[in-house]
Amino acid sequence: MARHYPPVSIFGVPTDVGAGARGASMGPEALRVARLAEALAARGVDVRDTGDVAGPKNPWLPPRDGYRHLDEVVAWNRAVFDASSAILAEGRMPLMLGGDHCLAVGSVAAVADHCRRNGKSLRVLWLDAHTDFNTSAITPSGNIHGMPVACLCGIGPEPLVRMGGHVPALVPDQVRQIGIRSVDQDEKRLVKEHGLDIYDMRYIDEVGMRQTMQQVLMGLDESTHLHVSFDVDILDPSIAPGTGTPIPGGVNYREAQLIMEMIADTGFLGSLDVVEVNPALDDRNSTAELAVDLVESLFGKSTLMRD
Ligand code: HAR
Ligand code: MN
Ligand code: MN
Ligand code: MN
Repeated sequence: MARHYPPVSIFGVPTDVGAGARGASMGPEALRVARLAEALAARGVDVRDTGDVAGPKNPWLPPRDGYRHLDEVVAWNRAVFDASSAILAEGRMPLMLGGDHCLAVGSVAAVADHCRRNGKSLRVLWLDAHTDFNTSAITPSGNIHGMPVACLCGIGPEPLVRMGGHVPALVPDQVRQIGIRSVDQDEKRLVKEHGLDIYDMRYIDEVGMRQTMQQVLMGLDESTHLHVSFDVDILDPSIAPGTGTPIPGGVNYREAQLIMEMIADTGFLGSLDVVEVNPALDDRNSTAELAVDLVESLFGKSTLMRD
């Protein structure tokens, strides 16, 4: 294969502490059963599975002051931040297996910190049905997996907002959101106010995935570190049923492949989250298997004509 990929270190984060449905805690094992590391190794990637990070159990309590399990979410994210930072410091690419999407506070904060220290410009591609821009004041659920983008942009509880030291970890200008089709009423107002760059399903329907991704990937250069935060609920539930908050009308198999292929073509992939795989809701591990297939494409599997 023509493209050389940086060495990858996988780590699992077995918790559903930020979610409303139980079961995403089994995501790391499902992705291992679907042979994620083996698939990357077969593509010639230098890949290591460093095992799982540890954290508190899910107390499964109702929200307090607009948050469910804030202390536990903070503890898990500290573990994620430390694991990601250590991998980046070794010059390797962190591949986080969630777990629910609240964990992207830690993974993205680590990458933002790494980019600041190394003069890289960070761009975050948020592949999701949801904008994940809620706050304690407007959340309909208190589930913190609906809040990580807001936290990273400096809006949220102190310990999450300060996770990587620099506040905010990100500015909205560094984020592109793709596949969006479920935004809560007050959350809509907030994402508009903060000017998030959102490529929703309506936009994808109207202009097509190719032109969407050309927009998303505009303005990258050699200094760019691309972080992909892949919430599997971006996919249509008909092909990815194993997730806690499925929303109809998601991206289909070919659209998902094209997203990954066009990211792969840039050569700037620097870090990756695969989150919200919920084996308790899945159909014979098909969602984890599809996620592995798509990650292979992120590492150039389907790139035939451009090598
Ligand atoms: N917006 C809803 C809430 O805040 C649902 C959020 C669901 N989030 C995820 N991650 N599955 O994208 O409760
Ligand atoms: Mn999400
Ligand atoms: Mn989602
Ligand atoms: Mn801009």
